[in-house]
Amino acid sequence: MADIQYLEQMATQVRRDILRMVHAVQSGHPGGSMGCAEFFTALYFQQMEHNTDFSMEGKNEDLFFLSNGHISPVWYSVLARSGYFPVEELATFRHLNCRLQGHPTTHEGLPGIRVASGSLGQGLSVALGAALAKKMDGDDKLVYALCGDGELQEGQIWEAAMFAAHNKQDNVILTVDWNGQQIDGSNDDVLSLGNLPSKWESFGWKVLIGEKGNDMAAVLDYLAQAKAASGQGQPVVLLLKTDMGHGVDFMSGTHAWHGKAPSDEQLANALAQLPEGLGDY
Ligand SMILES: Cc1ncc(C[n+]2csc(CCOP(=O)(O)OP(=O)(O)O)c2C)c(N)n1
Ligand SMILES: [Mg+2]
Repeated sequence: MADIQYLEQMATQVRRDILRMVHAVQSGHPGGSMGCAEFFTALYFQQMEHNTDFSMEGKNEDLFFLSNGHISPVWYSVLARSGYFPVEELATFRHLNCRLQGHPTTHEGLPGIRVASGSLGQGLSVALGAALAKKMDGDDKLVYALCGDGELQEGQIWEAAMFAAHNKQDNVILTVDWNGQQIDGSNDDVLSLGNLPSKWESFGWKVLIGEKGNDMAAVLDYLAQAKAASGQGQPVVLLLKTDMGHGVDFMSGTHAWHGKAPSDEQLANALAQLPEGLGDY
């Protein structure tokens, strides 16, 4: 079991990476990335049984699919810091012809990425396909996926939700980044999600609610609960309440930083709020 203080330090360092990556090229998506720093850190440093010696097939290891591909900065940071590729490569984020494209792709061969994502709504379906393949192969490891809450407005999500329950895909753990925000405003202003737990329940999923998605100890506990709920004939969804832009006072709790880069002054202000514990790239 990883030390919780180390994981918290890691999440802070990941936030520094996100901000520095997006600032350097003046483009990218810091808000959702910052809100999911605890989730990704807990997933890759504690929860998943995964192999940083990357293979596309990922047999006999847990897999992760990022459906809301725009939050690539948090994923790239955690992939690098958990050993998939050199941390220095984060400095190439969004450069032409680099492996760290704005939205993840497989073409460039970045270790850890198994499907292109960013066109919202598709990643859950991909994860379900991989999970079916695991069952057919007699591979008892799990498939994790993350969707945004605004992303749930895509119809394909609900086709996938039906499919997973029908096929009793109990080796799937979906997390929803329930930050209440999306590109242009709050979910409630743009297109309300209604009663989200009831919706997933009525689609036949086992529903867990994580109220404290930016509390490392709580996130570790939610993920452990989700794993314990797998293997019981139902797919599992963790509705994880997070704070978009978490960790920096002027970025927190708003959609304003969904896809906006900080200025030089804003970066300095933000980094002053996030101590460099583990070393910048
Ligand atoms: C199919 C599709 N439609 C629209 C977009 C543009 N888009 C990118 S992110 C986003 C908002 C998604 O909201 P959410 O999933 O809540 O992400 P958050 O803003 O919380 O990071 C939209 C509409 C897209 N990437 N794909
Ligand atoms: Mg959102």
